[in-house]
Amino acid sequence: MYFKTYCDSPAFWQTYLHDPASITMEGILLFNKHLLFLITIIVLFVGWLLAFTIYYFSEQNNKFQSNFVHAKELEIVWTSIPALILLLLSTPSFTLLYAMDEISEPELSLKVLGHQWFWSYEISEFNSCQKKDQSLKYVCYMMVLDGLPKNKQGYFRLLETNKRVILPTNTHLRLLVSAADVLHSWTIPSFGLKVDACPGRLNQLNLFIKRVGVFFGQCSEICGVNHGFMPIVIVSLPTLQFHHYVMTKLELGQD
Ligand SMILES: [Cu+2]
Repeated sequence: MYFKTYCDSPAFWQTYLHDPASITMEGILLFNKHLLFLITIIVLFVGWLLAFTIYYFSEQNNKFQSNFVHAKELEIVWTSIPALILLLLSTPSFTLLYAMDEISEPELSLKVLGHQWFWSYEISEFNSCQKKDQSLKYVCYMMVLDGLPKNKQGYFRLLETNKRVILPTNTHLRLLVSAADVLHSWTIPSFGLKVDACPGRLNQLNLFIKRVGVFFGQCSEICGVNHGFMPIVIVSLPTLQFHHYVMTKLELGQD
């Protein structure tokens, strides 16, 4: 059987972005590819022009002296072509931007609260569940190297937390992000999410996870001395397993 390994955490000598796990990230990657294609053409063209100019700047290669001082047609062309390119880019860019902001009826809400220097979470509003008013709460600290199980293989240094937040796949989720003290930023590259956690303000996001996996992220807004030590870990499970997990957890009560 063939398993594809996804890049959901930083890897050695990584040069490209993480593998997408949400529709948002797929859109971002596609747009990135379009941009790169266009940029390559522009760089090649401008590079050729530059080489051409340098070559003919030398008297040996260009015996004739030209004496024109302006060219209206050329001005029009080299002003309108970049404008057209920008216009061409604006359509996919705005489409992506507004698609990312779209909130489609969420079945579950995850509240994220940034603290100096850890994240706390609350999962509530289980629409398909009888225990509607109950919620799951987590407080996630970073695991120091000594706190990890004995042989430290398979763990990520500075990325592991004491608890992992579990979310269902193929479900519309709503994230409400805020902070308790200073600015933080909640980020998961594989989901294409990065949102500021501002104290006194709720930022809303939508998330649709497409595959099962363990996803890593880090705080992305300088928030104090331990800013680099407040990672984010999300585990996504199939909907049925998630439902079972929530029911068991609520039955047993908080730990
Ligand atoms: Cu931070």
